[in-house]
Amino acid sequence: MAQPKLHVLFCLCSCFTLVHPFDWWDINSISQVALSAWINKTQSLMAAAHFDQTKIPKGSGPYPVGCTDLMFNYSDEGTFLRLYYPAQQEDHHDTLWIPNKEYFWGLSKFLRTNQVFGNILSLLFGSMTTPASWISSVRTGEKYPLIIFSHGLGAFRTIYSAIGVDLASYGFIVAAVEHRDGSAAATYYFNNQCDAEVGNRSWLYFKTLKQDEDEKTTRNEQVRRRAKECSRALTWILDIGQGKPVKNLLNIGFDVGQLKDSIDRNKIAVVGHSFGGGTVIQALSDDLRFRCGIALDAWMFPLDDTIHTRVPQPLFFINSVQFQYPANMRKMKKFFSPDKERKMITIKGSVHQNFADFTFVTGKILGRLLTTKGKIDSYVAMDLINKASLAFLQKHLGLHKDFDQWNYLVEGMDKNLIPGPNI
Ligand code: 71H
Repeated sequence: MAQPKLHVLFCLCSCFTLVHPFDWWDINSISQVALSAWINKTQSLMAAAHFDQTKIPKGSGPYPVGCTDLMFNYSDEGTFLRLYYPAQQEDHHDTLWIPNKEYFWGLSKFLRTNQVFGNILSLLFGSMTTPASWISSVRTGEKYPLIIFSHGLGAFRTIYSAIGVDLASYGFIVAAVEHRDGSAAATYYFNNQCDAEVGNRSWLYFKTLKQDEDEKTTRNEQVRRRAKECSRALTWILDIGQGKPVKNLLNIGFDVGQLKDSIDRNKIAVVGHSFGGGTVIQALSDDLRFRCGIALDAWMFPLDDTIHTRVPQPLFFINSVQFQYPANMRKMKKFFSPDKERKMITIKGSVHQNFADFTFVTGKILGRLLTTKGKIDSYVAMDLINKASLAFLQKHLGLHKDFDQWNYLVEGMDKNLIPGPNI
């Protein structure tokens, strides 16, 4: 169809953005309105043409899914998270997946590429949505178990939406925090009330290590801070669940009062990917309110060598074949002892990025180039991750659902799974 023409258009647009970096919100003249409308239209056209089979999957559970962002307290000591929740109806438009161009710039910094690459990513993915109904009403009449989710190095709160959406569609409230320890590609905060009201964001970009910096010390400090941020997010959400009046600093039309009585206060788990998987373990050790944890392709390097002695809660490792290396696996294996509840599975043909959303939006070629796609179909891999997680969560949070139908996945009994490690 119109593909070749769109390719030409794409090249032209890419060149255009190099000489004229664009802005969606700083619009101050008619010509710029027309220009940005044109760019937006081109973007959606390209998204439609290039990526029609490349979409973040809809939740496979029975509940419609809603989504909002929450920010509490000024400065980088506050809490920032994206919340996925069971919704009353899917009566709003889908959620903008990566809502600010700064995140793309942050990604290009993390990937050690030119900012131009960030602008290209922004052009390709800046108008993409994820299948959750933005600020839809929270479904009432039930208390939901809660998951705090921690992202990986160079990631941020919005790019694990395939997990967040799916778990919410099975009746979980999922709070994906955005870390302010310098490990996010980018994040922002407000310094004071005035800045919050006018939307004057203070951006914090991915922090690269200094040449003489000891990585172990830095990463250990970061993982501790990350665990604190998970605990802080948990406290905020539990407060909201009790009906405490709190103010969302983001004026986006979501009434936090709706969450009163909708959180099951003692069914709380922590889940995370890579550095976020390390954060899961640190958070379990620091905060006993987390009843169990799921570490997705966890990066163990940041953790103390003796932390395995201080994690009494059940812990589930879900690994890719690509990322795991001997030193990492040795540290994971230390957690296994007969008196503790530990599980581990490996997804055949998977890569580190199978846990994050980019695996769905990059086609075959781009996916191979960027290592966002493995040999396994991304939808099959995500289904295994989520169904195995649901079964584990049902068992250790004591849920009364039918997620035990996937207990065999927790044991690694599937043609796409290996029980235990691959190395
Ligand atoms: N790297 N989280 C990055 C090396 C492998 C990469 C990240 C390139 C992302 C695109 C290609 C892997 C590690 C390693 C601990 C961790 C988490 F959009 C996302 C961005 C990041 C989604 C998920 C992530 S990746 C991750 O906690 C840890 C150890 N990794 C990783 O860091 N280099 C830079 C040269 C070293 C700092 C796969 C990859 C990636 C492409 C995109 F273009 F599609 F956006 C994203």
